[in-house]
Amino acid sequence: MGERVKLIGAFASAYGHRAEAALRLKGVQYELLLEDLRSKSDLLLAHNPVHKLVPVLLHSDGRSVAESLVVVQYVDDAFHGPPLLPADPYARAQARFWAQFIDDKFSRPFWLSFWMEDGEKKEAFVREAKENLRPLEAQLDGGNKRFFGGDAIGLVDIAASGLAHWVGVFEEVTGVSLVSEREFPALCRWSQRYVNDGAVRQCLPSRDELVALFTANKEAYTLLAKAKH
Ligand SMILES: N[C@@H](CCC(=O)N[C@@H](CS)C(=O)NCC(=O)O)C(=O)O
Repeated sequence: MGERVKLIGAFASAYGHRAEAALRLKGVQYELLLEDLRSKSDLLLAHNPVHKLVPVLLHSDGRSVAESLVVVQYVDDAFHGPPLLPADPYARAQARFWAQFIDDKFSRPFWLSFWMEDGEKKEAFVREAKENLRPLEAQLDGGNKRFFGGDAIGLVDIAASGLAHWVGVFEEVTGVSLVSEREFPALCRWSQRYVNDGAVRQCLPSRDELVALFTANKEAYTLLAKAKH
């Protein structure tokens, strides 16, 4: 059976990048279908009727896989190529733990640190975001580990890719600093390694385009953050 792989993603989506990075790192050929998230396609709605979110991986005869971390693990299982998870069951469990930690702990405090109006509430989110970064910084063992996965990029690195590329963009657009060299030296070095990886580089949206997009939408995000708090 010839394998046809398509990925439904969206420009600027850090979650979409996770799925694409996994495909690139495994050396899988795929076609990228970019969604306009303001007007979702029937294809997306048919293949992710539960969440209606990107990314969704379409593999061969109508099989679809949604949720970025599930997609990364599926890609690792379904295709030959460099492993994204370790073979040892305990090490696999550890990698899944940290990937889950990133999903659970990063999204909300980071988003609100960047987009809330200045004040005590925003400062509390900045503190929370930095507290959540500390255990991740420790995982890099004082910078002795090249990647969370060891010598090569793996599940946790891919899960944390938003930190490597998107957070710097948000810092530039909003003027809020979360991941400074002084406080998180190992994470800063890891970010550079991640974004400069040959396979990853091919599927990272351009930094300038991200800055332009998020600058244009700054007011909308600020209003959204205000409405939610
Ligand atoms: N937990 C999901 C989150 C995916 C997600 O939030 N995707 C965003 C794009 S970055 C989306 O599809 N947004 C459309 C919407 O919110 O309607 C995953 O890991 O795949």
